Amino acid sequence: MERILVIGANGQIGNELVTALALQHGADNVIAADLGPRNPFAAAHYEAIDVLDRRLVARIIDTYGITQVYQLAALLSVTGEQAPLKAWSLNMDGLLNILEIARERNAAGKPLRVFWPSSIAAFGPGTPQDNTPQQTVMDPTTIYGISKLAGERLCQYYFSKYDVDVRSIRYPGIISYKSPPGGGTTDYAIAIFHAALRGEPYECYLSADTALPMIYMPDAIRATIALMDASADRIAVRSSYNVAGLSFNPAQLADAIGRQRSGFAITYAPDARQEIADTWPHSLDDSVARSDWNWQPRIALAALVTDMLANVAVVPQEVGQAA
Ligand code: VAH
Repeated sequence: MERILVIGANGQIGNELVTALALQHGADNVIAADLGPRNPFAAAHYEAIDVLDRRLVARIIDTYGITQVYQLAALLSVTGEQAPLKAWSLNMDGLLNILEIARERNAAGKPLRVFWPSSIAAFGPGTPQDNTPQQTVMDPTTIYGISKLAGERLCQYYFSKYDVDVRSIRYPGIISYKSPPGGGTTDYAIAIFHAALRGEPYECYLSADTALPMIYMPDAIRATIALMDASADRIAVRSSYNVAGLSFNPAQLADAIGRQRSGFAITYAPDARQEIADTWPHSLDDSVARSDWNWQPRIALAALVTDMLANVAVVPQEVGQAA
């Protein structure tokens, strides 16, 4: 029986992953964990923890008899640039703590399977941007991307040297409606729906032709669990797998929304986030994930737009905003 710990459970991916894992394994077998008070979860258990407190995390893993850990706690690309040392510490030491616990558990004959999210942010301006291959030049320019590239190498190291069963996906921009996004460059693709549903034009901080790889949350969750459920002999990549759902630019997304919400308008005012997006891929080659563990995206742009428009809770206008 699997007992699963999700660290970073209050985040955009975390709380949907907790729900999906509870459906699959039973709520009593999923322990949600994060820094603050709990979000409403399907999990039966919640622990307030700091992933940087290795002794506490190890104690919780032993107390619950954990067999799988999803280490999702991190600062993303935009918030990372505002606090680079904090981002480096959380993103790197958080991962290292879990890998060290897994190494110790392996040595004690109690193996722990680990999931850790990388990102397209691990690529950089030297990376071929169209159909970015699994193996290529990686020269990230953000502290977030640098931590993701370093983290991928740590995952490979702990697998090769200590046989730690750690698995990873380079997530593209993830689009969802169940929780607010948290400081990412790709978050325009969520905020645009709130504007559309308020009947307002959306001012996009990226230029119209900034194509980025994206994925709808249900596909992202399905890919994550499929990777963790795959038999170890199928996992040939122990750094991190390219996985993508679709690719589009703001103009294409606005056009798809306009076809379902007549009168929707977008304007463009690129800001500092444009410089980050310009260093990232336009689209990904995820053929290795498709061949190794049968990854296959299911949700295309029109269906994504329909589902988001049907489910996004309209965020009230911030006080003081123009009516
Ligand atoms: C970010 N949403 O924008 C995250 C993601 C691919 C980007 O890692 O920072």
